[in-house]
Amino acid sequence: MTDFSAISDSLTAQAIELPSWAFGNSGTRFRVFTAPGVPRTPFEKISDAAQVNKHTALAPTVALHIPWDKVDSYEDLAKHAEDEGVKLGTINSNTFQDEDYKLGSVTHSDDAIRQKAIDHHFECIDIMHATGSRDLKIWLADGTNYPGQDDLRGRQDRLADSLQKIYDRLGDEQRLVLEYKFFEPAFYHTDVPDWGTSYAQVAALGDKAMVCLDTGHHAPGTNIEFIVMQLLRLGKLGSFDFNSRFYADDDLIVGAADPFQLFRILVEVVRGGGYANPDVAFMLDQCHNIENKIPGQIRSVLNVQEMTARALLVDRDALATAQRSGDVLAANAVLMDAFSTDVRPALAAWRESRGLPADPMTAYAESGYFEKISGDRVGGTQAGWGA
Ligand code: PSV
Ligand code: MN
Repeated sequence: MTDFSAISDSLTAQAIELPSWAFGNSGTRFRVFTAPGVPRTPFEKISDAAQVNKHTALAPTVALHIPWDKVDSYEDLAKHAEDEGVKLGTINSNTFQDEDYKLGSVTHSDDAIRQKAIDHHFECIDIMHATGSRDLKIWLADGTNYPGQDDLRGRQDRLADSLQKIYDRLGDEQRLVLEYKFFEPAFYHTDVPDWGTSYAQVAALGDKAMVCLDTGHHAPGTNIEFIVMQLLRLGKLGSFDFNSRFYADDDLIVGAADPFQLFRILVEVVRGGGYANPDVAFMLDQCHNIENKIPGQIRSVLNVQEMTARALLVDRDALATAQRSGDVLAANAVLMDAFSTDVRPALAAWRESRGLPADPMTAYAESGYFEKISGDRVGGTQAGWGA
């Protein structure tokens, strides 16, 4: 197997973007639990996100969701981020919480509502100019609940037309990433249900449009690493939304439900040239309903780092030899050797050699930050998913 020293430099290249909404309260339709110290403003969310980077050096950017993270001055927010040692990243549009979008947003049959949804994306692009963000991430809740409710083909045509208008507004250095999801909140059909639809739509737009793969947005049993391979092969894997799921779109800590799946995904990322490649953005899209949010995010980026290290440890030559000779068990053993390697001690040493805490979870717990925000952030309205 490859020696850890051979991968130690490549690990330095890892960057995982954090979602601002991970730091707000969240829950299920049954209950949203609150917690002490939860941010009241986008500024406080950025401060919390910066803690993750401070202890891990893995999370240099923070994604914003509009309108959840609307502020009077994005320049001020960007400056605040910089003061805290991070930068603002992807801008997520939101066309799923407005009454007008009940029957669709960019696919709506009413031109006025469709234009409103397009205008929202124009606003997001303006914000991207102010924040210096590269990516506009679009996830659409559009779909129908009943057969016959709307014309499937017409919706797809309107989607293409709306995306073209949004795409044409992008600056030279900006990109659009289109996320897919096979269900929810619509249940009969979803307008962007799968990677193929997202691919078809972004391929028609041009080079600055890519697919976003959210690991939680697939049917049980889907071979996600195959999709990763295919999108990398086609040059259209723009970004990941990492999270874990047991049942549906659970948004749990990445690597928690199925670390082996995360490993397999990262093996294909490395194989396809998607690692340490600026074209393929690593992001988390998670919520922490019952655990504390900052340590939840620290655990998440450490999980990604751990599985990345294991994926980098795969002995590619031995694998190729075994595959060429048709030695099924030997090929499988090469992968399993890497997956079974406990890289935690080596990663702790790697961190220490870079002036980072060997154990970021303990370092955060002992830093006093949680006690400080719990004492300071009294009054006001805590941020939450959807607000
Ligand atoms: C939709 O389920 C999604 O994955 C999209 O990325 C949204 O922007 C995000 O969740 C909101 O939490
Ligand atoms: Mn997502």
